[in-house]
Amino acid sequence: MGSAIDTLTTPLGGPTLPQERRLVTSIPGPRSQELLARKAAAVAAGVGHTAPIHAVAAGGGVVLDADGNSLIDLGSGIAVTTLGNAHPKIVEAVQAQIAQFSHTCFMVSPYESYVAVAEALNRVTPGAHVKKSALFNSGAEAVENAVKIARKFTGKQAVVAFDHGYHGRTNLTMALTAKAMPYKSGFGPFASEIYRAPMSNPYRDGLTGAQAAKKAISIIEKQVGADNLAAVIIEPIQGEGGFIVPADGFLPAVVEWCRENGVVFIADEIQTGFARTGEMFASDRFGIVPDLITTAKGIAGGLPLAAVTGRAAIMDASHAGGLGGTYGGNPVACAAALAAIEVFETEGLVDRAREIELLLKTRLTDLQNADARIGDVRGYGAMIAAEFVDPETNEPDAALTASVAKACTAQGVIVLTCGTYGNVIRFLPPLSIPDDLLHEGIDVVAAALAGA
Ligand code: PLZ
Repeated sequence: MGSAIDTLTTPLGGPTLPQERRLVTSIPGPRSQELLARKAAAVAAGVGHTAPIHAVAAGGGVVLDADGNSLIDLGSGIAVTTLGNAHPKIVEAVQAQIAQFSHTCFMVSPYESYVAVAEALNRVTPGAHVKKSALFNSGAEAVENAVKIARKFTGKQAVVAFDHGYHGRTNLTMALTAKAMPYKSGFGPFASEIYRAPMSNPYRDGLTGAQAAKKAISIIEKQVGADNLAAVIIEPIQGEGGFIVPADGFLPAVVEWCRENGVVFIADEIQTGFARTGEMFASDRFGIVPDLITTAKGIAGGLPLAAVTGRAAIMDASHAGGLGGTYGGNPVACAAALAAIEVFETEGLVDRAREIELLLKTRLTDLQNADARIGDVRGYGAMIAAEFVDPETNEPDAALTASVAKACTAQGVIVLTCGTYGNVIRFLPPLSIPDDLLHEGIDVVAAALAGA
């Protein structure tokens, strides 16, 4: 039996995959079912999955499965393949680098691509001040290091994170993450000296940005105290927590308070970074300049790479040898990141994200006007959410959300849910997706909602 990729008339991977939704079996098809059975037997039960398929290729706006189904990708592997899977420039850069060398360990024998990625990050991240960077493997590792760096610089220990915040699954980052299930439950005890402040959430709290900031700052001052506080960490637009966009003025007020009180302001832009929100970074949208910024996901076209970038004085406070890791800034990932950053800067991706925002918001707002179960449509760029509620009470409707998402997957559209209450469908398409596939994806969401 030939594999599904034999059925392709165009080369494997990249935007040359046929850009269509095509179901040739029910989802999951027989080959995917086989794999799911092997997964259940071999992979730890704690590692879940959204779409019950076995991916064999992906590019443009589709994921191809082992049964020959072509699914519309509205998730980008959780906001990672912003350029589209197997972007030709990433493929070329990775192939060239792996043939040259795959690893020396930057802490043993440094190499140029790591330095060049640091230079690029120092240049493209918000603010014209002198910056430095350090590279790591995953978002959680970048967050861990941002906290280490802020503690070392300030000589203080406490860290404030926000309601609905998500920062990872390692011990310290679980402590920073708000939601118990599935991220934290039973995995404690968690790292100490982590405190939580209320997030501006205009759809739910009805506060202006200034009012929400005043409330958060008052809690921080009373319950933690600026003298004890090393850092405040926040996602400028929250990702896993429900694509919560703070009211205007909230972030600038928090940044100003941090600056006045010797507290390092860390923007976690792991999900929002690299053109995702229609700006290179979401901080730019709110006019804030973070002291430190964490990046990962979209940075390297799908290869594992993450970074902390920030004010040189803060970044340089750690003693030599205090930061690092065996694989951090792996040369293959760095080659991919250099190619990716070049594509972001030269192929108009920020503009493409804005076009996607217009398309998605127009379609979803039309749906909302026709169906009161969509309580809110929000977000920027190719990071747009629909929040599902009980129209009578405005209470979150997680069951409806889950059933819409499941029906979409069954119809060949990969959608992700999020939100503290599990009642948000988030749209995170690759920027390489053609408009007609986006429309078709939303048609499928509309039909799923109508049938739910
Ligand atoms: N900070 C803002 O969005 C990762 C997590 C999915 P890692 N988000 C997707 C899941 O269920 O594990 C994320 C994020 C923000 C940090 C992280 C952590 O990044 O690369 O997953 O460690």
